[in-house]
Amino acid sequence: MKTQLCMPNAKIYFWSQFFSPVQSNYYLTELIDTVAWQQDKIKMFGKELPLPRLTAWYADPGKSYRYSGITNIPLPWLPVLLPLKEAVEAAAGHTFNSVLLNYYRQGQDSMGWHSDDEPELGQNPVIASVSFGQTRRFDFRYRHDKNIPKQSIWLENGSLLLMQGPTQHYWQHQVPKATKLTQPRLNLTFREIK
Ligand SMILES: O=C(O)CCC(=O)C(=O)O
Ligand SMILES: [Mn+2]
Repeated sequence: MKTQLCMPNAKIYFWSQFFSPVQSNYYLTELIDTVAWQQDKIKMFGKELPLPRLTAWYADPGKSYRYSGITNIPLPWLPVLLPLKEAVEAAAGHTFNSVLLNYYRQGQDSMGWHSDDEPELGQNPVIASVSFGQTRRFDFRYRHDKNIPKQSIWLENGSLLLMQGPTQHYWQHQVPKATKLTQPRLNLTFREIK
């Protein structure tokens, strides 16, 4: 079922069971096994630290993506990603030319506060985010006014979150650590690199 999140200066839709549990469990194991996962490092306080998750970037030829000082050179599309891309494109009414995959191996893995606002995503990017595996909390905070309350949603197995319009200008998001959780989660964010 499709719902819209009620947040100012945002256009966000959510489908809780966009993929069935059977499909989702299949994609979880298939993608963990076949994606070319890499462990990136970021420079912080003069030190090189491993990113607290594994990542991979699949995209049309020439569509590189740079964030946090890391340049992602595209890998050619894996066949298993194409039906996912098509299903998400039909729901979003938008075509994508790339996907960033994040592999949260357990609850220690996370992603800090950020917006998806890199220049190569264009002015008001449409970002379609698919989750498989362990349910994790996903938080939003307003960038310019601390009085606007934080919002959280639970991204469960098979869910689809669509962020578009001005969302990235006004809101940041994160996937906080959840140290008690031991099960893996995959997230796929389909994007259009201009
Ligand atoms: O894992 C998630 O749900 C979020 C991923 C994300 O925000 C990103 O890749 O930019
Ligand atoms: Mn993001």
